[in-house]
Formats: sequence, structure tokens, C-alpha cells
Amino acid sequence: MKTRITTALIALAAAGAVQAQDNVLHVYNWSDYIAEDTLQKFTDATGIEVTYDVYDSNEVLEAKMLAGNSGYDVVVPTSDFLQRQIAAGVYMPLDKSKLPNLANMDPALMAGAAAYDPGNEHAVIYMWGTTGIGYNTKAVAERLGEDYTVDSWALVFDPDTVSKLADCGVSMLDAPTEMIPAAMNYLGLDPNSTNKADLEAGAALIEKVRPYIRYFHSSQYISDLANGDTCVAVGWSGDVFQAQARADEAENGVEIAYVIPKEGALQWFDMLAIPADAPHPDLAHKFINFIMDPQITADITNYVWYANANAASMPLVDPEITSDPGIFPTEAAKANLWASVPYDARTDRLVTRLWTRVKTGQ
Ligand code: SPD
Repeated sequence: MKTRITTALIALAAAGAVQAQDNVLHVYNWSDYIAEDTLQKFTDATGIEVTYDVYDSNEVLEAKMLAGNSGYDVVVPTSDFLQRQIAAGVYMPLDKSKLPNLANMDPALMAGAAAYDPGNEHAVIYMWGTTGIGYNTKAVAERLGEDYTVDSWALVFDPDTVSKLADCGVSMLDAPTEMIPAAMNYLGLDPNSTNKADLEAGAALIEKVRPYIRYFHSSQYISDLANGDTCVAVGWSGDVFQAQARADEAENGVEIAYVIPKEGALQWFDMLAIPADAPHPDLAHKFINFIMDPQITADITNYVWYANANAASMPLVDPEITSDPGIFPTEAAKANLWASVPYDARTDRLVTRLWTRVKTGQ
């Protein structure tokens, strides 16, 4: 009898543990990409605990998704990566009956995202942005002259120009599918070309300026720019604005600006999606619906300085953000933005090989 009670108690405790475990949502998102209080607000509103991990590379997320059994319930791939991952069966279709806040989303932006995910069947837009250049205005002016206008990819791709900045620290994203097309675009080539010679030309240009690049990394540049440890970074729009906000907070005299170069830049969508093997799809839907609450989305944009696609949140977003053309590009600037298309396997292998050569010289 005693044993039976003990076993029953153990079974009960185990059931409790399973239940507790079952009420934990696992989210995998980009670093520096959520407001400080978003997760706590979600737990307060739903009773659902969240474990939250971060990455700074689509390639890292993709490797985990293709391997399967990641244990994650919600992940945030960028649109072009999302498209080929959907084709690989990585994501489950959303149950839109559980997402009433979809009504808040901007139809035009969701139509843009539908180019990667027809009918928006598998994902909703989390945030969107551009890949441009962040720079320390004083450090650059000291080296290139007060009259130099930073408006071109020449800042990082012209060897003569970037060589003058090497001493104050120039970084590039460790994102081959963004850096090589940006170099191709600067050379006047189609950034979406999958022609071998075009991709090689883009990579060769980066190799040429490689001696002047301090590092390739996709998140470290936020604090380095903010602290004045580097002066130029090819980076993602909101991250550069976060660097400025951190410098302001530190009152360290560093002034950071972000430019979408006149030759054009990549515009991308980061998408909330649920892996096909997510342990808690129901909780995942609750989380995605929660994020689409206008106040919650506005809180995130106000904290991370990225544009969102939630039309109902706009009146709640700081006007300093909605009026900044680096975050919400003007119609004229939009004409120069390109959207990337996913690479086929052969192009992907070529780009990976070229990128290794760019970074290691081999
Ligand atoms: N710190 C958040 C960065 C989010 C960047 N998303 C990736 C966009 C890739 N084109």
C-alpha cells in the first residue's frame, strides 16, 4: 500500500512536472530583437512560461531547422530563407482561426511577404528592415573630410576610401547572402544574379577590401559602434539605431548614423513561424497572436528600432521612429531596395565556398 501511494505520488508529481513542462513555450529569435518586458507580459497574460534563445545568423537557424527536433515552438527566419525551408517541409501551416490579431496586419506588407509564402500560410511578419551602413559621423568626417557625404557603398567597397577608415574599425555582417549581393549591386550587377561569374566578382570585391575589415560578425557591431570601438559597420537598420540609443544613454559623445546607400539596399522581412515538429503548437499560436497585439508590437518597435508590419500599432509607435527614413524608407528610397530570392542548392554551395575564401583568404 505504502509503495502504491508513493508511486501514485511520484506519478502525480511527474504528471505535474510534465504539465509544467507542457506550459513552457520555446522561442528562438534574433539577438537584440524584443522589448525588455514582452516575454513577462506574455506570461502575465497567459500563464505560459517562455524559454528564449537567440541567434544572429539565418544559416545557424536553418541548420537547426533542417536537422529537425530543435525543440523550438516559434522561430524567426528571414523571408528568403523561410521560402526554401517551407519547400523542405520545415514549417506547419498556421491555424488562422487562432490568430484573430492577423486583422491588425498591413495588407500591403503581408502581400509582400506572400511572395515568399503564398497566402501567408506559414508565417507572419515580425519586423522588417534594410541592410545598410552604420557609421560614426565624427570618426568618418575626421578621416574623409567634413565635406565627404556618406551616401554610397563606396564607403566600404572602394579600397581607397575604406583603407582610410581601417584604423577606426570597419566591420561587415557575417551574412554571405547579403554581403556578396551588396558588392555585386555596387559593381552594377543584379544583386539577385546566380551567375557564377557575377557572384565571383562580388566576392572578389570584398576580398580586395578584406585587409581593411576588422571583423565579420552579425551582432557584435551594435556595442562596438556604441562604444566607439569601431566606426563603420555594414549592418541591419534597427541594430544601428540601437547602437545610437546606447551611445546616447552612455552620454559618451559617440554619434551614429545609418544610411541606405544611393545604389540601393536589401529589404527583408523576418517572419514568425512554427516548426512542423514544434512540441507546443497551441502555445506557439498564442504567442504569435500576442505579438500581433498593437501595443505589444509597438513596444517592440519602440525598443528595437525596427519597422513592423502591424498597421494598428502605428499610432502607438514613437513618431521619432515612424518619421525616420532609415527605419521607414521614403517612397523614393523604396524604389532602390531589392528583395532577395532564395538560392538553389548549387548556388548556395558556391556562395558558401566564396564566403569561406573571403573570410579566410583560402
Ligand atoms: N538584431 C536583430 C537583427 C535582425 C536581422 N534580421 C536579419 C535580416 C536578414 N536579412
